Order: sequence, then structure tokens, then C-alpha cells
Amino acid sequence: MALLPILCFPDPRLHIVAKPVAEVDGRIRTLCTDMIATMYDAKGIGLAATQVDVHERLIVIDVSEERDEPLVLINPELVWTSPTSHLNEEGCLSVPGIYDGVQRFDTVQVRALDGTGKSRVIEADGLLSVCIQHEMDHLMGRVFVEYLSPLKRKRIKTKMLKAQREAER
Ligand code: K1U
Ligand code: ZN
Repeated sequence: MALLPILCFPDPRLHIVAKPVAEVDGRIRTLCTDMIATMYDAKGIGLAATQVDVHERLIVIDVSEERDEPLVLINPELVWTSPTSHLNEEGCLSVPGIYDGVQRFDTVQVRALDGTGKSRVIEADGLLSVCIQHEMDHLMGRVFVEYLSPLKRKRIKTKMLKAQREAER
């Protein structure tokens, strides 16, 4: 098991569009194990492969209180979205320390392969629904700050670059 480095905004690699996973083989199973360990270590509730510089359609999520119900979604596709949506407070492991509101569908149905390669359809609401939409955005090369105003985005970019420069010193 390995902990993987997480890319930080505004790294341009966060905007690469991920390709479908061709086969759920040993490499993908190892990636799932490493991403789950990385998500728990970073105290996140989700992680997309894009964030660890792997540009394939794979996400891991755990919104359980006990942090013992990891969910693996490979090649996720939204098959249904509710007509209603809400503004939800979001954070991102690639934009540490920044939280802001993003409008998301209340309920979604997602078709995906699980960690064994079996196809499943999941219906999600609440935090799981928000997290699935956030992670699927990562796979499209979209970071949640792109939903914010240009001024907020500019301030966040400046703050992140300053923090990265200071961390390098
Ligand atoms: O993709 C990521 O960067 C992980 C991200 C997922 C996420 C959190 C909140 C709303 C939508 C998606 C995180 O885990 S951020 C850290 C975190 O644990 C958290 C932040 C705010 C609310 C709940 C959890
Ligand atoms: Zn994120």
C-alpha cells in the first residue's frame, strides 16, 4: 500500500480529461487500494484519480462516520439526475483550506464498475450525491473553484501559489 501525492490547484494537470479504464486488472486494483489509503490519510471523503495524476475514470469515496465503507466507482456515468438542486458547502483536497458553495443535484443515479469489475447502479442523495458530483467533475478536469466568481478564483489561485512557494522554502 502506498500513499500517493495529491496535485494542488492551480496545477494544469488537474484539467486533463480522464479516459475510461479499459480493464479492471491488478494495476487498477492496486490503484484503488492506494487511493483509498491516500483519501483516509488526507482525511477526505473522496478522491479522483485525476488528483493523483492518473488520468483514468476512477474515483473512491467514503462518507461513513466510521470511515470503513469505501466505495470504488470505475467509469462512472450519471444515468439520472433529480430536477431539484441545492447549494452545498464543498472543500477539495487539491485546494486545501478553501470552502465555498456549489449548486448540485439533490439526487443522482450513477452506473459504474465496482472494484471487482462488476457493473452496479447506485442512487445517492445527501453528502454522497454531492461527493459523487464533485469527484466526477475532477474526472472531467473541473475543479470546484471554477464554479465561483472570477474574482474569488483569482484570490484562491494567488493564495495557493503563495502557500506553495512558502512550502518550498
Ligand atoms: O475530491 C476531493 O478533493 C475530496 C473532497 C470531497 C468533497 C468534500 C466536500 C464536498 C464535496 C466533495 C474532500 O474530502 S474535502 C475534505 C473533507 O473531508 C470535507 C470538506 C467539507 C465537507 C465535508 C468533508
Ligand atoms: Zn476535489
